[in-house]
Amino acid sequence: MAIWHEVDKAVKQWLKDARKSIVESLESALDIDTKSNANDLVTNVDKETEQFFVKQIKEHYPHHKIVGEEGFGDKIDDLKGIVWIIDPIDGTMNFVHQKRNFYISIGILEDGIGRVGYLYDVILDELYWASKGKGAFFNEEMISPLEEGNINEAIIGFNPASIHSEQAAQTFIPLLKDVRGARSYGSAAMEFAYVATGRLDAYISLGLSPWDFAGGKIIVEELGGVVTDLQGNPVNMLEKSSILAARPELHKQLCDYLQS
Ligand code: 2AM
Ligand code: CA
Ligand code: CA
Ligand code: CA
Repeated sequence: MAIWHEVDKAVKQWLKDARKSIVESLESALDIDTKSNANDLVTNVDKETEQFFVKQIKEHYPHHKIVGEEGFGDKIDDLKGIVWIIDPIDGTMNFVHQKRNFYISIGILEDGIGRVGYLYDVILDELYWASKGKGAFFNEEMISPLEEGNINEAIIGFNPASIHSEQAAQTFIPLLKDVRGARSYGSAAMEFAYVATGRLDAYISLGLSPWDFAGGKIIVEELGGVVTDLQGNPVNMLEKSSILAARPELHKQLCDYLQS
């Protein structure tokens, strides 16, 4: 449909505009706050970037709804119509401490179905994106569909902070020994982008929010990857969820492993 072509052009322009402001903002002091705990950071740039996208979307698409991490969007309780799910800075800790390895993540749904997704590495100016049924791309280059994988040869994205209880240790430590390797990048969007391009074979995370996975899910699924919660159930786009995103077959193996 023509609308997605037009939306795609607009999003790509807004990402470039946002990049310019974010890169400039790195030259002056950031205004840093904490949210749910001392390590859960938010800055003026997270808020300003979300406000920029909300302003643009409201101006160009007044009937679309928006869910944004920093709360400048709409309060919604269903997915009817067109809904933009936005994380203005994914990997805020990386943004603050490393000034790199942070992404803008956008997923756009129509009546609950993911239509287009964008994961933008702001510093590298690299865009991973997909349009449902039309393929997934790294900048202008089409990404090949994901091939099957298996646990013993897999590199998985995993945050060690997830091992917060004896029960979690019993679940995840054997898995971390059985896979070929594990990596923790500190940005869910980056880990989804790495699964999409095969740099990671799977990504496991506990307690993510829709803005952490909306864009990435659309891209990984377009490539034949599978995205569910850790029990293998479909993810609800309005609620927090654990996430298991992986190549086909490897996803099944990981699900069986985590259930056994
Ligand atoms: P954020 O940077 O947008 O907050 C690693 O921390 C990943 O988990 C990031 O994608 C981060 O997104 C996300 N995340 C979700 N909830 C978080 C929390 N309470 N504290 C820190 N990161 C969180
Ligand atoms: Ca956050
Ligand atoms: Ca996030
Ligand atoms: Ca964020």
